[in-house]
Amino acid sequence: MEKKLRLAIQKSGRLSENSLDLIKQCGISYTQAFGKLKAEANNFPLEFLFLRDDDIPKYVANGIADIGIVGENVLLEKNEAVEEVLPLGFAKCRLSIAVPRDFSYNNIEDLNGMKIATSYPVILQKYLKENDVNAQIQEISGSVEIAPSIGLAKAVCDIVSSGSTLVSNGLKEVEVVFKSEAVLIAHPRLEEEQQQILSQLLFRIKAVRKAKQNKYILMNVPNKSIEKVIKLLPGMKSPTVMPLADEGWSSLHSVVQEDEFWKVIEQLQEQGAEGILVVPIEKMIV
Ligand code: PRT
Ligand code: ZN
Repeated sequence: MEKKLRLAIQKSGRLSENSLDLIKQCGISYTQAFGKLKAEANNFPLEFLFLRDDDIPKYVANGIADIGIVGENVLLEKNEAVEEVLPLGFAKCRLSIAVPRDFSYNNIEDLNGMKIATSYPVILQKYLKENDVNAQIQEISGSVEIAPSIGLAKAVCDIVSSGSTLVSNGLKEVEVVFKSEAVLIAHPRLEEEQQQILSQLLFRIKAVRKAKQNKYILMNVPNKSIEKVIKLLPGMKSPTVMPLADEGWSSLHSVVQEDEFWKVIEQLQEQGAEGILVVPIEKMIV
């Protein structure tokens, strides 16, 4: 039987949709039966296991799954023997310490003697030790943000993304402990065949990720400015330049990183560039 790679994905939660979207963008299709724990890809040697995110590092470490997608926060907390293969750029958040809004906080020393509620005791313990803070950790599994208001702890250490949960619970963020995003992890000793499937999958994921970070850009440029515009937009190798029917003008095509584009737009206009179009790229192989 043909070897397959088993990918562990969060069953339902903040990582699920993005994880499955990434797989789809890699051109991999599958049929997911509702409520089922397993699924199989139709056109790639990949199987899916749908799990709670907290269990993913363990399943990948013990080889029930070969690879998995999980938040770095969970990975660090669980401390299992797995390899971190590739950051995936979604589910970005931070693990932060927050205190009641009216607490006058000056610096990390103010945490000494405090009781801090968290679902991340391992990461918090390490952080407190590194910063020479002597605080007590109160481990709780959910609704950490309400701990101060019910008197369970003075401070919290929890995941923050927009910050609105903290604000609506009368808390303010005072220290960032750790920044996290979703990552692809792998069992440390994959068989040769599985390693090959993983390489194929990584090739596709990287092409999708690269495409997202870049845009295809087209514009009309007066011929006298072409050299300067090329310097602003080096592209993959070098930009394509084609003459327009209008004499003295050319159409210039290139690839630009999205954040770079906003930096150079004014300089392009100063060079007389017109009709600038910026379009998404679906896949990018360099
Ligand atoms: O059921 P299962 O155990 O699989 O899921 P879960 O409930 O443990 O995790 P889930 O789905 O909530 O989150 C999965 C992963 O998404 C986390 O481990 C993080 O890596 C990442 N992530 C990104 C977040 C957030 N953003 C986030 N905002 N995880 C949780 N939150 C929560 C946070 O705990 C707090 O309650 O959202 C609230 C804060 O959000 P803001 O926007 O108000 O700051
Ligand atoms: Zn969880």
